[in-house]
Amino acid sequence: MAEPIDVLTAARLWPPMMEALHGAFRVHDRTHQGDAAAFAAVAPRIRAISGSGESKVPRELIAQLPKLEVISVFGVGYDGVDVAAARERGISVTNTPDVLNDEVADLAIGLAIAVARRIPQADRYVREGKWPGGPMPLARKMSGARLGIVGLGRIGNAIAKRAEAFGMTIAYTSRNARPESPYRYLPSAEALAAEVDFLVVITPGGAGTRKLIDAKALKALGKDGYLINVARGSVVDEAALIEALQNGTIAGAGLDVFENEPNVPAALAALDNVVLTPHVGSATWQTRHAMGDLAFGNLVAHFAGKPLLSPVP
Ligand code: 8YV
Repeated sequence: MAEPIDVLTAARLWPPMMEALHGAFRVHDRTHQGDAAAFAAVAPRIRAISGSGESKVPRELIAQLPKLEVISVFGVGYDGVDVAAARERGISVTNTPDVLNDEVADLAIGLAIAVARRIPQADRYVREGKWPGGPMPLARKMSGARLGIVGLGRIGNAIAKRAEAFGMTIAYTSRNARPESPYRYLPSAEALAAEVDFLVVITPGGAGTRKLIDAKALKALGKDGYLINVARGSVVDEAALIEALQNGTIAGAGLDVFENEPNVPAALAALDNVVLTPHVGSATWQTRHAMGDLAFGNLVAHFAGKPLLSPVP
């Protein structure tokens, strides 16, 4: 019988994904995160890492795994993986693009409507028996408003498509203008923020976008503007955001991602002009199954000597 293939997980993975891994490989569940002796014993045999979009796979970890061949990310974002370090060793990196575009775009629009129309607050208003005392204060219309997209990639375009149906005017910023796009390009997040009512962040995380949305961009968004973040917490200066929300520098925010997940600053949670969700952009049965198939399929393809299904660019 062939020697089993040793796989290290770099996140608490979704149970069906774990089940699939256990069925095909010898799985070492986050052994590197606590049990130094156990990790030292298995590290020389590890040939694959299975992680999530939030997983950290730094150069130091890669260096400890002499037989590592492939890193499969269950997620589209792979900012936690040191791809350069992997490339130097000829280690492949895969992610799960496309299958979650609809889901994340749905949540972005959902958060925008939720924060503008104050849906969570309205729900509480009913539950707390306040309705008989009078109507809720009026909210803000989203249809027809101006939308700015920070990062016009696959998900950014899916958000734009939905926004078109809401009659929104769409502009974007990204590293480079996309001449093929029908939407208006602005050269920076700050310039874009100044022109829109809703600023949606859907750009990859990592060093290149760290705190791209800073105090200046928030000031440009202005007192009637809303920030929606479905990308990575690292893209927004969270301290500046809290201050902007507290001072009325911006009108509100819908946030699915945070700087130090799963910890959300108490100051943010205390605010009434925010809607908070716990990084659930891709979290439906349908999409997680599709992501699992792709993430697992990449490992299977690699060890069968077949082309990877979705290597990172
Ligand atoms: C996570 C995500 O990967 O795709 C991404 O980049 O952020 C998410 O889909 C998912 O939460 C699994 O941890």
